[in-house]
Amino acid sequence: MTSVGGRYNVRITSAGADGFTVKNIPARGVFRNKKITPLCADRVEVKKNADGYCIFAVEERKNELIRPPLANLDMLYIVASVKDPDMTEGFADKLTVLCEKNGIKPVIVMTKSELDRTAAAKTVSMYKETGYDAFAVSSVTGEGVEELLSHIKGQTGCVSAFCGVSGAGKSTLLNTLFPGLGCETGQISEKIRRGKNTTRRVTLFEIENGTYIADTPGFSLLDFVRFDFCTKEELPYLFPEFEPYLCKCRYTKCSHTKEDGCLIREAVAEGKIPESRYASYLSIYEDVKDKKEWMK
Ligand SMILES: Nc1nc2c(ncn2[C@@H]2O[C@H](COP(=O)(O)OP(=O)(O)O)[C@@H](O)[C@H]2O)c(=O)[nH]1
Ligand SMILES: [Mg+2]
Ligand SMILES: [Zn+2]
Repeated sequence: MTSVGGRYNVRITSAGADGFTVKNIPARGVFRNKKITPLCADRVEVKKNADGYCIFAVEERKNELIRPPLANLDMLYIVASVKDPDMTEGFADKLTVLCEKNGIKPVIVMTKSELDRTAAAKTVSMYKETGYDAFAVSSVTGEGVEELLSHIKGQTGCVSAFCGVSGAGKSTLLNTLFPGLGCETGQISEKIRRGKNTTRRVTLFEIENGTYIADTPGFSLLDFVRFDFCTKEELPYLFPEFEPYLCKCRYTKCSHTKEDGCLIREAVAEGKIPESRYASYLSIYEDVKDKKEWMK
């Protein structure tokens, strides 16, 4: 299911109906009172009455994200360009944390790699060391595109999404990977001048039977202070490369920020945990440190 200004496009896949799409249908009126908002990639029940089709029920979600607004994600391709705009590890890491928290597999995709191959390769190997799949690609030269394509095609029956800041090259890359998709792309400067993005909504494409990929609008704000993404207690567990060192620090309640005898800090000093990942940990920790379980 995808959404268009409060109305929805639904792909009918139940027995007998071989995947036709009903366009621009409303949700049941009662959804508004119950504060149910169908999200892109929701699985829904559709009923036909005298007025036509409507969304009658939304199936329980595996997970849901606020930004980008999507449900039931299996995999998130975190797309960042080496240059124009410059990649910020801090933002990518907030997204990996969000993925870990929601049971979504994060994959790092460095775009525009032809602009700085060394930097792209360095970031890719850093993320591979932490255990994530990572790719360096260029839509201009085509390098890395085949490799990424087989990764995406390997996710049979999954819902994946491309996300990252505006101008990172998400839509261009989707068009390169799947010619004919027709994702809207744009110049960054133009977007800023007009004060809005070309792609404001999430678009879901079926790339193979039952395998979906979403293009999402760019966003640059992931506010861990305002939203209850996670608590400080669970944060260390959302960095998988911390796992071997957890529960072994000198203090049982070690926050891994400044304590002596902290194995995480030691691992960073010894180069076993990348410094930029640890910097992201410290930064998110600052954002969530005053949150309490009862505030949820
Ligand atoms: N140099 C270079 N520019 C690219 C590449 N991919 C996309 N771009 C440019 O980056 C800009 C933003 O691309 P777009 O796909 O709209 O980004 P999105 O906002 O992430 O969807 C456009 O001007 C593209 O032409 C690439 O691989 N190399
Ligand atoms: Mg786009
Ligand atoms: Zn510690």
